[in-house]
Amino acid sequence: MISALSPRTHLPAWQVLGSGAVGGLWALRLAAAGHPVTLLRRHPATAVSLHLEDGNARFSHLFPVIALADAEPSDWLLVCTKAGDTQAALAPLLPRLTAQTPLVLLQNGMGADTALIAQRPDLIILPAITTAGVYCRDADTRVQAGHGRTLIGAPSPGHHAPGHYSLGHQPLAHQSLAENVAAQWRAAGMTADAVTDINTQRWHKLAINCAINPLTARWRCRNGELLDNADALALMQQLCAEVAMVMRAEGLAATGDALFAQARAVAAQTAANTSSMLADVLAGRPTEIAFMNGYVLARAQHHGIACPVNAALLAEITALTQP
Ligand code: KPL
Repeated sequence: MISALSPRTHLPAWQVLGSGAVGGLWALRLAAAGHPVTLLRRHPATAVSLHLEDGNARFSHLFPVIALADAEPSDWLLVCTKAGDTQAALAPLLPRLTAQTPLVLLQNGMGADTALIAQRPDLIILPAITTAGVYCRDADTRVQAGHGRTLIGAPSPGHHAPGHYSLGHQPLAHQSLAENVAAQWRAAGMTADAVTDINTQRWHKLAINCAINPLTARWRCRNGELLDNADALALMQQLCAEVAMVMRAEGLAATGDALFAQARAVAAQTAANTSSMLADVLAGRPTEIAFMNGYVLARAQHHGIACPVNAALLAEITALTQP
């Protein structure tokens, strides 16, 4: 049994946008710890009951739901939508958001924050990444298969990706907000840490996603099967070499060999997984490739670097789910 604490009004309130696998898990964990949690949805809806299974432990919670167009910002906003949906999903709430409500973006890929930052440089945006293993058993049930590790941090000032975080002279204040979030999440049972190099950490996760996800979609195989496929491994190695070049141009230490070793290790650790990209392809949903290999390509073009293997896979996988 995951002990359900009764809502404690002194705990910060969270609004969660995107209550799929990861968003649902976070909403449930925070609610179980006693935080007031509201789900934000595009359309008005009655309350939603979600269930969490973690081994033999069970927790259920009835969440209030507010339509984005009617929502007033709360203490914290957690955004777990697919990267490509971020902009449209946030649009109805954006005019009412202020720096009083930090946004935590817990999403796959990179680049979804770019347009947001350009539009609202005054907002506080804290990127986070997670390796928590969670899946939806059905529309209402989230199963936590592995706790993984979650990292959050303030992006460094002068972060040179397109779109700039508006840390101004406040990077320490933003980092302490990240520490505050990590502490709340740890208290809610997550393995979470605030880090000072979130940009590097995001790039490393991105590199792994670029090296595994499109290949599983191309061969329609589980992550581990890539390791027995010589053609897939050859492509994986080339993808890693290209991503490492772009990372170095971004000022990060990376080698193709090290990324390739990490990608193979993650494919082995997650051997039985259907990658998120293959799951999207199988369901006929748009994939997040534009925010993975597509983001790498955009940065490569900015630096004048050729990445033909990433470009070819971007075109191939994009075509798979085009109407
Ligand atoms: O993050 C993943 C994903 O599927 O998006 C990996 C690491 C490939 C695990 O499945």
